[in-house]
Amino acid sequence: MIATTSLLSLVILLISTPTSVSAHGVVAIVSVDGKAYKQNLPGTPSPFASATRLITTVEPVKGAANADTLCGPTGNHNTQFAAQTLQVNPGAKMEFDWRGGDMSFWPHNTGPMLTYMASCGDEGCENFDATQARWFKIQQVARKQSGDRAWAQVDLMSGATAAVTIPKNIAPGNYLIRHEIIALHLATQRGGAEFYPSCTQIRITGNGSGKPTNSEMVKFPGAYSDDDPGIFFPGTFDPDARYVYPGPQIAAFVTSPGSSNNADNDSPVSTSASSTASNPNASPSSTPSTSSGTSTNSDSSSSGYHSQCHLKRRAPSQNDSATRLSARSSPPDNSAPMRISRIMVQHLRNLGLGVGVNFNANGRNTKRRH
Ligand SMILES: [Cu+2]
Repeated sequence: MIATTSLLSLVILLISTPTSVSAHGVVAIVSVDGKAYKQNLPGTPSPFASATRLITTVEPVKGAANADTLCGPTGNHNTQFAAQTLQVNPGAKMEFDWRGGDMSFWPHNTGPMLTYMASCGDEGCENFDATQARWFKIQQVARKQSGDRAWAQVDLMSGATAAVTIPKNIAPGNYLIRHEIIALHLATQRGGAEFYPSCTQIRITGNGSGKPTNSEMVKFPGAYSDDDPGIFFPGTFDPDARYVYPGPQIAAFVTSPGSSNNADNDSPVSTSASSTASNPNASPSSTPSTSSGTSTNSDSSSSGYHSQCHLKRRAPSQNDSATRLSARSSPPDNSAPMRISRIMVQHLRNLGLGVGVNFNANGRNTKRRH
């Protein structure tokens, strides 16, 4: 038994050579209805005009009370603005292309992704003090509801973007949109969760009237606690463990019957990277909608997975900056080792060794690098 385990460990080590030493990450590109806007990377000496507030490092934010849970490690949340504001139509699809610091694909595979918005007021977001923001939730996604029930985040590791549908009935105005990944690969211990928030300045057009109620709005920090079940989560590596999202429920107007947002026409997750990659124009496979019209903060039932989010393969386009970036610096397709390592990890789990084994989907041992 010991010999078998050692051999397995050795094999996994051999096939799990990290392709990137720059773990963690940043929103590299924001897209609005397919139009890509490149964002600045941390440490850029002369940032160009962009809409996502610049962070100083790709390192994760640790601790739910950390001031940097607001917009990431920006240095000074009162004054760290962005020069650009993106115009966004109600119902638009926004995509957040999270990358490792060296533009490799996103390195983490465990934990939810959540999206909040906050009004910047009539003056716009370009001088808006984010510490005054009152946030409401519009979207969240945890594990996929089919297949091996991997976390939806895992698709980012092979080049998917995190896609969010802006509420169709949202009131026009200036907003910060806060797309956040919480990496839970260390969250079996209190304080282990890694927060990756991002704040992007947008201006919503149209004549909608949807707004959150006062009780639906939260502050960051403040919305989360290190003891929240979705942040300190001993069941992180148990696919059957009920996941409870941190923060408030999705604002009621987002899922109200009149919003036409709750029909959930979007397929929640594109789980088959290879099939969509080979045919980018194919419709992603659709998961039956079980929209209940009510908001829930748990993914324990199929109806919990009804938010306006799905992951989408980046559509190749010759003049798309995302594609150029991808072609220049993305690691080669590692789908083969991913399949192997999943089998290996499953094998370990079958041996009763799964708990505490922190291999991520492509076989890297996340614990060793964080
Ligand atoms: Cu990381």
